[in-house]
Amino acid sequence: LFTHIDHVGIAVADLDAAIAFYQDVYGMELAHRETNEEQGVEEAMMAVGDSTSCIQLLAPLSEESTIAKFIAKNGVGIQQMAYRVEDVDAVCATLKERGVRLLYPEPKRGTAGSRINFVHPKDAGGVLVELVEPAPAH
Ligand code: CMX
Repeated sequence: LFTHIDHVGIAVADLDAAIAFYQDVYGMELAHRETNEEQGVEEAMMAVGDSTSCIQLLAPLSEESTIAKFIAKNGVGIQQMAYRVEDVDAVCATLKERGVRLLYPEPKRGTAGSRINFVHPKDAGGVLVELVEPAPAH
């Protein structure tokens, strides 16, 4: 079903400070940065070498943000595990057949124009799993 680990998402309070930490301490490069209003986040993708996998730093845009809620309950730290897929609609259909809840009836817009959905953590051993179909390369 899954082709790669796309990213591991980490909830942070201060995005600029977190980017600086990953650059200065781990030598990672900032691959991409954007604001996703619908998801309530400002995010930065930090490249893990040449692996094509990233660490996604997620800062809340408001107190109502999923990430603000997560930090209030758990503190900062790992919030999600994201797998890359070729066809998110097909993978969602298969996972539904296998008995897990998807959060959205249809995929939403994720990082850099990707199409995303999530498996509910309560159906997946306490892990929020994101499915990422990257935007087609131009
Ligand atoms: N990982 C594991 N468990 C989680 C979790 C997470 N990230 N977030 C919530 N939970 C658990 C809670 O601990 C809680 O468990 P208990 O009932 O045992 O206490 C349960 O799920 C319900 O949690 P909640 O705090 O009431 O949170 P909500 O139900 O309001 O929201 C969820 C949970 C998964 C539906 C919500 O976080 C969500 O919609 N996530 C998907 C979107 C998202 O994460 N967007 C930000 C990132 C954007 C991006 O990646 O681009």
